[in-house]
Amino acid sequence: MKPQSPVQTPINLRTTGQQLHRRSWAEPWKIKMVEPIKKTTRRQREAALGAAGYNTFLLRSEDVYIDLLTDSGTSAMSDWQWAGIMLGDEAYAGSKNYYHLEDAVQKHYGFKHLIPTHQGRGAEHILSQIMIRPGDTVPGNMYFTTTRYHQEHAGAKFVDVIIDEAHDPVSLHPFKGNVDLAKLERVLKEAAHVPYVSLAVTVNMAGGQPVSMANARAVRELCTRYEVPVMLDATRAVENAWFIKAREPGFEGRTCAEILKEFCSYTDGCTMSGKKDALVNIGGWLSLNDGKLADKARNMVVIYEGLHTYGGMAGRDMEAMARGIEESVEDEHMRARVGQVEYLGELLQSYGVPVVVPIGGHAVYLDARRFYPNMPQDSFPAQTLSAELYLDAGVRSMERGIVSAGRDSATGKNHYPKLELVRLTIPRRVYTQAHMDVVAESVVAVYQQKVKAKGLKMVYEPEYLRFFQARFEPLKSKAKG
Ligand code: PM9
Repeated sequence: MKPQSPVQTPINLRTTGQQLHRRSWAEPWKIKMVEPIKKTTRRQREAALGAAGYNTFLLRSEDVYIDLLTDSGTSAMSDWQWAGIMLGDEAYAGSKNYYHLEDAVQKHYGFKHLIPTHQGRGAEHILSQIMIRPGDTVPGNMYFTTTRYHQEHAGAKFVDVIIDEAHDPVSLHPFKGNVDLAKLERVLKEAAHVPYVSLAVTVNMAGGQPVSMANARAVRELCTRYEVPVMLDATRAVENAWFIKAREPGFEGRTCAEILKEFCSYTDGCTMSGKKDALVNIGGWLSLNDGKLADKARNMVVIYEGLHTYGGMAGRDMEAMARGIEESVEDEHMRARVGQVEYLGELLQSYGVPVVVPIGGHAVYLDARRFYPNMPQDSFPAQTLSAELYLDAGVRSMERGIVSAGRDSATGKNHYPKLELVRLTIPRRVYTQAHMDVVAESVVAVYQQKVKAKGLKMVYEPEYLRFFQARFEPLKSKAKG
């Protein structure tokens, strides 16, 4: 079943008198509480951006009009989740909210053991430390910043085994997150030791692109032959399930909940940032099927996160996450969530703006290479575009190009990713269609002024995950492309 396209030509009933055959979807909720946001002047935004070193991560949120930096921890919780907050059992050990969370994870993700963590990277840290030894190789379907950092920090080399189409912003492959099985088998054959295969769904850095069920099954079979476990990054696995339902033959009639459970069954455990799919502002977990490995993780979590029945979260936060999981797997929720992203993406395409296609699950990705075809990658086209977008109307986005890719941990040289993107990330249940229209019009205004952009130079580069805190200055004249 393809989700109903959000951009449609309305039927003029007055002139045609014809039967209305358009049937729109709408969000399965209404708004109970609002948070004011304010517009700023161009002059105010110029001052704010200068003070932030042209890095949208360093802006104050009160200087932002529409905040599309991330979908991480920015969701609106439901009244049922807020009611759960009042039922927080803040016992140091054995909180009943932990057991609710364990039930929800076992019911919907199907893994045996749950180790809560403060957020996704806490789980990545523990998993990397208990499974990776120096000199190991970890293959994965495109890197993610924090995931690769923790793998490398534990002494592994990350090898990208995603299909080639993932690196092509105009390829219409319906499952651009898929693992290339030949590439994976080569690594499994040649590497001295592979502690696990890292499978992420959806694939954030490729544009929120999904992995098919058939591919997950094939990865499982291959890894079973080589006796290598598969570890899932389940951060947006429910969105991935929606894409399987919408695009993979045979899954039209299945629910997201059923698809999620089957998908997870092809893996041996997962790291999870609950701040995305699970509709909470903070929280995460590590799940494992292997009891011995889970004991190791429980032992390590007490050093870095907290006791194994809270892992850095308050009881109330675990309750909100348990309830968020239940809400996240509802088909109607997913239809509206992915449908809103698709609405923005199709609107931008209708204006001729270059975006990554197909439109992803949590964000629309602007293709900065096609925006600024003559700007060299060393002048940071995506960082420049993100800055220009903020200056135009106060819309905050995130760079996902050369700055995010960082440096090779062995050689110290810059990675030069094929994809040079700006992410317009849609928080869940937060903005309306009217906000999406404002965003699209601002992107178009920036696109029309594209010849004026000169690029940036980096003036401060932190050692780790530089995109969070790097600072830039505008280039005075255009760098030669
Ligand atoms: N993702 C995002 O904005 C948060 C900030 S950017 C590092 O997309 C995946 C696929 C993620 C992710 C965070 C994490 C880490 C793991 N995997 O932020 O630590 O998209 O909860 O999760 C961000 P935490």
